[in-house]
Amino acid sequence: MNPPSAAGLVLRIDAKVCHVEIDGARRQLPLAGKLFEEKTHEKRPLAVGDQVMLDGSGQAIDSVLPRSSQLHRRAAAEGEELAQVLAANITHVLAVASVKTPPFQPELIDGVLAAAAREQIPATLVLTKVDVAPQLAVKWAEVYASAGVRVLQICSVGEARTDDTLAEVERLLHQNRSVVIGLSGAGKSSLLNAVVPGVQLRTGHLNHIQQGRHTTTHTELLPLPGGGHVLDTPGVRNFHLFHTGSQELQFLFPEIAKRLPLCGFRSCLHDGEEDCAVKRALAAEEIAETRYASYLRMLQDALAAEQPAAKSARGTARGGGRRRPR
Ligand SMILES: Nc1nc2c(ncn2[C@@H]2O[C@H](COP(=O)(O)OP(=O)(O)OP(=O)(O)O)[C@@H](O)[C@H]2O)c(=O)[nH]1
Ligand SMILES: [Mg+2]
Ligand SMILES: [Zn+2]
Repeated sequence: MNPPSAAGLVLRIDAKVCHVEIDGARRQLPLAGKLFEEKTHEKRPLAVGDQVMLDGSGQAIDSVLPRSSQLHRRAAAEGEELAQVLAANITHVLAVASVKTPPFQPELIDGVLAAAAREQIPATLVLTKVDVAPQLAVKWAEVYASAGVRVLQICSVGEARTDDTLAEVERLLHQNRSVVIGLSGAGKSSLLNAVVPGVQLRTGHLNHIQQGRHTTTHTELLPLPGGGHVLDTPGVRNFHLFHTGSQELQFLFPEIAKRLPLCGFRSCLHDGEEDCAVKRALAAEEIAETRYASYLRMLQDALAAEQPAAKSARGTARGGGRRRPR
């Protein structure tokens, strides 16, 4: 039997085949059956951005190499037990959100930022369509800057294009393997069209998007002329963290983590305990209400999952989550 062949890079996953770059050429290959047999907490056996090995014949994907990072969420339609890996082996997350049409959704963005923080992947919030509502853009930029998040305000199309911040996105893209993630219609593909020379991604009409139709339907990894890679993804409607402990959450919100040492109780979860520095900062408007609300929602979720009844219902499946010791 031949030895396993060289590693390939997963560019896109269709229903039956996977698009893989091997030695600079794009090939479409099926997945070997054994990939589906392994018991795992992941919805699919591989993700865009994975490095894979082919079988001895060189005609099918046989195994997936360990990842350096991944952006994953609780799989929306599959209940609590499965994770959906949206992007593998990435070094940067661009959380893209329009300030208007569709409206900014703090819960979604806070989920993406927390998931990136959990994996220790640097993230940037890209506020799009600032031409439509400049004041809203300023408001959200302030909320996230005060939370310690890097924010760029962007207009990707027409006369009002923001050349300086688009240049900043371009710079980030060239230095990283980035994933672009956000609501459908947020302007992810438009952003890439504006900054990646030669790429012509399909972009949507808002009336289609309002009917629930995504324009981008597959995650696609694009190699960039001048270095770097970027993954354009279909819109996500929600972003719930996968198996994150109640004590871990506070470390995923920099503005909360910073105040922990000032809370009266070491075990403070900032949900009504006495002498809580987070609550004081909230009252003083130093922490944004929307950020705190996102934290509380995640906390309720985590606490519910930690109830003994929920734990035993899950049996052993829970052990598969990637956790980092603190
Ligand atoms: N005014 C304005 N419109 C924008 C801007 N960016 C994108 N749009 C418009 O918003 C609509 C949706 O843009 P897309 O780039 O397709 O959005 P998407 O996030 O890729 O959507 P999905 O592929 O469905 O996830 C298009 O009609 C764009 O022309 C912007 O900065 N300003
Ligand atoms: Mg798109
Ligand atoms: Zn506290």
